Amino acid sequence: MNHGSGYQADRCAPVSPFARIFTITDPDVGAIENTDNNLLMGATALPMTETPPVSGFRTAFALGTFQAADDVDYWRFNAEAGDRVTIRLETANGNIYPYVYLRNAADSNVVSPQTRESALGQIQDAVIPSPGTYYVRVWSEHGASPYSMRVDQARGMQLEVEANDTQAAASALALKLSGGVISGRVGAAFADGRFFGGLFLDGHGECGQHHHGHA
Ligand SMILES: [Ca+2]
Ligand SMILES: [Ca+2]
Repeated sequence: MNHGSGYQADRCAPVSPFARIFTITDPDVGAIENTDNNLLMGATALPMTETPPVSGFRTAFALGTFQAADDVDYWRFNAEAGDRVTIRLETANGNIYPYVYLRNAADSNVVSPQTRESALGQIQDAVIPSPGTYYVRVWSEHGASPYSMRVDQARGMQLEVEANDTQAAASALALKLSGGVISGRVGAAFADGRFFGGLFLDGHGECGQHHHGHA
């Protein structure tokens, strides 16, 4: 068979269809967005995991993509009244200025975007007003980018508030004195590029003599 270009198709050896098999797995304590999450009802569940167990500190990691400008993604988690929540979203690309909202089951804002930087959107230390399912709504009108997001949820403890990288900017510990014991509990996180690790501290002292904690 002559295609007019001197190309002799019938002399080509048969070839197998090209195939590439790959697997996507969730990161530890993480989730990848579903593909139909533009509205509250399609929100991807955040796998909030209490770590350490029975600590009251829950955290989840999520991976998503702003497919294009104005792609909206909803994520959801359950919370109790008084829980404190910090949400940090980092985009792979710059000049995205992502919006991060905390919304309730009626799809109303509980917290409006606080920090919007080129590759960062953040809400810190938000207080949950009543028990229920809460939603993180994220988007940007500035373009496409993969993003990673960490959600920390603290119950019965305080959360650090960035920026607290210097002594002068230290988060104030809410210490309690009870029966001669001073104690405080705080949830915090180390940011390391696009990935994060939750951190939980629990310390107490007796008359200032003993201190211990674990992370
Ligand atoms: Ca998306
Ligand atoms: Ca979406």
